[in-house]
Amino acid sequence: RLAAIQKWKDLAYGMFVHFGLYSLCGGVWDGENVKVGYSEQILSHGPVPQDSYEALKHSFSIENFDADAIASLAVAAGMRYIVLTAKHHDGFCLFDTATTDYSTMHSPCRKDIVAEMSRACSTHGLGFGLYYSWIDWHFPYALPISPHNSDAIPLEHMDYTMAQLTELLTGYGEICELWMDMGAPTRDQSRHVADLAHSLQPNIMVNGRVWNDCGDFLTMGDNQFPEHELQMPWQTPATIYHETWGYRSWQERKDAQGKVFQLSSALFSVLDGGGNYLLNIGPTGDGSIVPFEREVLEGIGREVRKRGLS
Ligand code: JFZ
Repeated sequence: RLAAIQKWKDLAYGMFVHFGLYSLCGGVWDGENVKVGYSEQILSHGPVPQDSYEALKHSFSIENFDADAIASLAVAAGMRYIVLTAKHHDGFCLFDTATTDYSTMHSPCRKDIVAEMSRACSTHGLGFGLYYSWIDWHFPYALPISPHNSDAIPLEHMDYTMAQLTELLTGYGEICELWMDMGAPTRDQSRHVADLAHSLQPNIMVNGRVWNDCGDFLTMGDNQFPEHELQMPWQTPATIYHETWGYRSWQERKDAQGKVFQLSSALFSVLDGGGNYLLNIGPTGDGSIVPFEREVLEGIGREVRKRGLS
C-alpha cells in the first residue's frame, strides 16, 4: 500500500469532470433559472418531474464531446489525472452497464463515456479515476428526494452498486482513485465497497466518502484546507465558481485572470501542505468545454510551469 499511496500523492493535482443529464439543463428548467442548490442536483432542487428528467436521456447526443480535448486541457493545466462522474446522484450511467438501460449507451450518442475518457487519459499520460454516488435517485425508494441526500441503502440498491462498481473497476484499465459520494451506508456496506475496490485494483485509492473510516484518503469540503497537519493523505476538491459543479448556463463568468490567481494560490497551498488538489470543470450539454473554464485552466497551467511543477 505504501507505494500506492506515494503514487497517488505524486499525482498531486487533477481534473474533476461533472458531466451527465443535468449538463443538458445547465441549471434551467422550463425557461426558469433554478437558483437553489448545485446545478447537477437540479432534479432534487428544481420543479422537475422525475419522468421528464429521465426522458432527457433521449436528447443526450453530445455532438461536441471530445475526450481527447478534455485530456489535452488537463495536460495544458499541468494536471496529472482526471476523475469523471461515472454516475452522479441522478443515477444516469456514463458507462456500458448490464444493470440498467438508464445509461449513455441507450441515449442517441450510444457512447461509453467512461471508456472514451479512460482511453484519452492513457493516450495523454494521465491517471484516471471515477466518481460514483452512493445515492441513486433512480431507485423508487429514494423518492421523494431527501433534502439531505442521505438515504440509507437497502439490499437491492447495494447489490446494484456492487455490480456497477465491479463493471467500472474491471472494464476500464487502471483506476487511480475511486471517489464515492454522499449517502449513508452502514459500516459493512462501506467495508464491502472498499474491499471490492482494493481486490479489483490493487493500487487504487478510495476517498473518505466511502464513509465509516474505510477510505484511503480524506476528502475535504469544497476549497477547504485541513486546520492542522494530517496523518492521512488528503485531497481538496474545488470548483471555479463555488456554487455549482455541473454546467450552469447562467453562471457569472468574469475576470479569468483573477480566478487564475486565486485558484493557483489555493493549488500551491494544498501542494505545499502535502495535499492533493482536484479542480472541477462542467462541460455543457453538447459536451463542449466552457471557454471561460479553458481560459482559467490554461492560465493555471502557466503558473504551474513558472513554478517548475510540470
Ligand atoms: C457532493 C455532491 O452532492 C455534489 O453534487 C458534488 O458532486 C460534490 C463534488 O460532492 O457535494 C458535497 C458533499 C460534501 C461537501 C461539499 C459538497 N462537504 O463536505 O463540504
